[in-house]
Amino acid sequence: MNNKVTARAHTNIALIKYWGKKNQELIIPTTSSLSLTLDKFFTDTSVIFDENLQNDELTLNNHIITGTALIKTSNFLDIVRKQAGINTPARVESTNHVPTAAGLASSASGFAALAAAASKAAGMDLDRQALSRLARRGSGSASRSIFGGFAEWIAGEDDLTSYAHPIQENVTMDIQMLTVVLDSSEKKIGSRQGMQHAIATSPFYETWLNESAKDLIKIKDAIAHNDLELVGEIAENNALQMHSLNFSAKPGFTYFNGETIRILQIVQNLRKQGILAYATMDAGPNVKIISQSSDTDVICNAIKNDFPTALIEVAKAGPGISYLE
Ligand code: 2P0
Repeated sequence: MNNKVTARAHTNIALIKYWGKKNQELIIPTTSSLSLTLDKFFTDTSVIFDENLQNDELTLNNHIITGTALIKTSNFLDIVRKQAGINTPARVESTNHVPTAAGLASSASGFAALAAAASKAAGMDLDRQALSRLARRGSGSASRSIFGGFAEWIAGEDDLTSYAHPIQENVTMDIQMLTVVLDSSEKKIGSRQGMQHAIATSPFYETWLNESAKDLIKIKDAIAHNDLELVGEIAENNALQMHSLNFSAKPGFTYFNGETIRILQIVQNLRKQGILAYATMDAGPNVKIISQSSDTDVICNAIKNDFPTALIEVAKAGPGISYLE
């Protein structure tokens, strides 16, 4: 206690998506999911529990934060305090190393870094499975950011059995994600709200549960065989199925915009030319292109041809949680 602890967590992109909860309070998902942790985007978070504070305090990128973000952080710290048997307020300082317009969700790296820093600052020494369970309570996708490379979040049934584990931390295939940012505006429908609406109203939800389970088995086999093409094929189809749940909800909605569809067409055209390129999309309009390093220029040129102002970042497999001095 009274020690400031700093942790770093990298963001992850799901290849087999998480889209729905069977327990909203504990964040127990309806399906298992699988992601790639990225090297380029991460969050550094410092936590100190301090008896002199009246309330929890939060700064993000050196700005004092109040309102919803502080409440979410405080609620999460309550879980940590309960586990550690303390009730001391904390000061949290977080820096997001995700380019402001990257269009990548920071809740995965944010809550993974907060779980690691806060639990240690509170005097606990959690193993990575326990850290993953704790991070999950902040945001489901954060459970996977405890691990590097390919990680699977096992859906489980309750708090004890729902956690991520590494599938392959030192990635052996030449996989990269080109993150194409065209639109950096706030998403109108949060993922928490969007996924519950899909569960409640999409007639295809049962089908999604079955197909997702099959995709997960197939992609783990493809990873074990270093089959990047098959990984991409399964991931793109899984992402399109997830987004079909939103289109088919009542009322239907989508995170896509016109540019999302155009990038999807460019990716399909690249494949017709024999280039290995597959797309995945999350709760926003921006597209991540799964590809190999030798094709970076040809893919970037194809995108820039249509979208000269597109911001494209090249991300490779990244590491799991670490503590900084
Ligand atoms: C995923 N996404 O597997 C999916 C695919 C977005 C699309 O996890 O409600 O911020 O905090 O558990 O983790 C985004 O949802 O949601 C997400 P909560 P989270 O990466």
